[in-house]
Amino acid sequence: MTRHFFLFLLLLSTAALADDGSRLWLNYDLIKDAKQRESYAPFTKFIAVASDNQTLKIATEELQTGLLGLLGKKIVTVKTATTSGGIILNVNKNAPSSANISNEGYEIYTEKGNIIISSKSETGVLYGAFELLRAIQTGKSLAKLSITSSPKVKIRMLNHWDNANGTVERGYAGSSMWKWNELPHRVDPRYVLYARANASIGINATSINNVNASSRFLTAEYLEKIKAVADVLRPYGIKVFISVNFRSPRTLGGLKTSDPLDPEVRKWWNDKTKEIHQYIPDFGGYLVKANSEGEPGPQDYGRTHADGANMLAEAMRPFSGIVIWRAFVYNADPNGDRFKEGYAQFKPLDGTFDPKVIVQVKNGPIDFMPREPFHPMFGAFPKTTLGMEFQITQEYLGQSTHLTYLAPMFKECLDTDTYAKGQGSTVAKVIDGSLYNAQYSLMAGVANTGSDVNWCGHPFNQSNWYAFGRLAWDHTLSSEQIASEWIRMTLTQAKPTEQKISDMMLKSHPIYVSYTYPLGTSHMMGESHHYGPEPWLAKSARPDWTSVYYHRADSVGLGFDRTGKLSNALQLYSPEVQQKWGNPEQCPLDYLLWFHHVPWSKKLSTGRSLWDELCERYYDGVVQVGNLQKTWESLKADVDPEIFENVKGRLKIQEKEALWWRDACVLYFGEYSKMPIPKPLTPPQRTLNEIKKLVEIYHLR
Ligand code: GCV
Repeated sequence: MTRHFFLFLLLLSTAALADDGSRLWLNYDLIKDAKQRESYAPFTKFIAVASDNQTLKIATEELQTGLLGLLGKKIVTVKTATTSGGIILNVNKNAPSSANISNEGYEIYTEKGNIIISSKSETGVLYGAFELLRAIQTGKSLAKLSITSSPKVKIRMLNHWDNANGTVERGYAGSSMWKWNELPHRVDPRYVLYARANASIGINATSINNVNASSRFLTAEYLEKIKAVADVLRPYGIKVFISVNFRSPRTLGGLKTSDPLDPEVRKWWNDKTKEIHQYIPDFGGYLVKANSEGEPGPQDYGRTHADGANMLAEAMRPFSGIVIWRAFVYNADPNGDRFKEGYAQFKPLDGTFDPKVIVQVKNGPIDFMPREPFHPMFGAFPKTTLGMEFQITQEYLGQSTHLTYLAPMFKECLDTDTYAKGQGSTVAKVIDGSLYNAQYSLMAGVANTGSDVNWCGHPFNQSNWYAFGRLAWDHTLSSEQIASEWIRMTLTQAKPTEQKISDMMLKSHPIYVSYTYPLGTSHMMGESHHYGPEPWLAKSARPDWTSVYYHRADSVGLGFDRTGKLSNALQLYSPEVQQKWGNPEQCPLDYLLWFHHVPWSKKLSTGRSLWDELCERYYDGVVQVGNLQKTWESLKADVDPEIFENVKGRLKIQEKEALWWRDACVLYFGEYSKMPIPKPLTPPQRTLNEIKKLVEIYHLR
């Protein structure tokens, strides 16, 4: 039995059995419609590939595996095409530079009856091969294929918050996928699927360890392990980065200090960087969380973030790698406003960073809240390369029990206008480097992968990994298109079913926001585990880790006044943005309480008082979860039974937890508004004390 035929039987048998989700969106199940399969036959007689380059070999094998599964057809390979009807992989390194096609970009077109996938690089051809497979997986015609595609952002990166001991900070899909105890001697075959999945959506970089970093990752023992991972990922076009602990010169090197201006410290980093390159010649670079949440950094020695970042950039100078320095910093000031911290610390440094440094900024100024205004640093740093940090793992967005499709949230941020250089200066244009002509550009996403068989916990969480990659490649894609692709590749190609699932996905983020953080509230989750509601949290190790710091509920109203009357964080934005959000009468309701302390009885644009609108949204969110359940139930016969049951169970939990959020928040805020739950809504069937007990359980030892 040939290898391919065996693989085909395996694919058929797994397709016939239940789908455990382990194949992600690369499931390559046989297309059910025979006519559709036939329509691809004229273009899939052979694959022509002239070179035996490893990346091209991978592209060829991916096409063979994919087409075997999708079409049930074994495709032969040839060195050169002598007839028509095949797929030709073509690397043209000398192709003239064109504004439209970058090195990683590709073209797919038909010529003399063949499909040509052409790029200046092998990786570009691999991306093109995945695009061709996606066209077939999503049911497109190949007859007049004409695709030209280049990534808009240069570094498209996953940030793993995985620890050396196998745990994952904010991971909700089991333990770490990296088996540090096994590496380098055993290389888990899952790393190859990880690489394929990432390459299929254009992700080309990964930082493999937590930004709360252990120095252990810089020891020779771990560098050997990381090298083994880098060797697997390299032919898929993926570079490895390491998150570093700023104190490493002391902890590993035995130096007396880690002061970035100390010559011995600089030498230590220079030597360490050289050593890393002996293991990983194309090392991507360092990712650094410094002077944030207790992590060490240059400020420990009276130095600035730029001093720290530039020291590492200097160490990286002989190499192609870069330094990614995070802007997620905030001081514990009970009278301050965390919203302004990153901006305040970094603004004086604009223009002082080495060109090899990218400052990585979270999408919003607080911390990956379900809806945040864009970070005021975007558009305000013309002389610094800023990268985007999204969170794919759903720390504050339902972890792995709530269906929350994040593409609309990512896009809401990317599409917002900063007005930094006049109208149209969107966040996306800051990030892709086009607004300030940046040499580098970066979009990073905190990964949601883990040891769970389906990688991401909730089956729908896979769509957020997928959406992140697709948007990092092209932020102009619509949430609808990305959802449609993912559904067709993962769940079904049947149009009516696809539409129902797409509808669920597109509604899911607004629904989640409704029953957790309506009207621009934020940061009211359970202390430290960040699970469930705890709006009453008033004491913590730091004032800005409580809930009351953020919602500011009192007898007058609700919300954080960020106008000139109090924190004036609004002033960090351009005048046009200030105008949009600064007036409570005009501020969009979704952002209202981010910027204004609004009286409970104030009438909003909906015609309801703040209190009534708040209740309305909490209650409606719960009703909408019920609707998600009903829609899913109606799809029982149309989706894979294992996935159906898995999602059904999680929707049940989501319903319970949505009710928990609703009751906790309306009962708690009701103590301040002193207003009744508006009719015809039924008041919660439990007391606030009963709800508080639910949270206490999570703090018991
Ligand atoms: C990696 C939040 C999370 C932390 C995380 C931090 C960060 O505070 O709760 O777990 O630490 O963000 O982004 O550094």
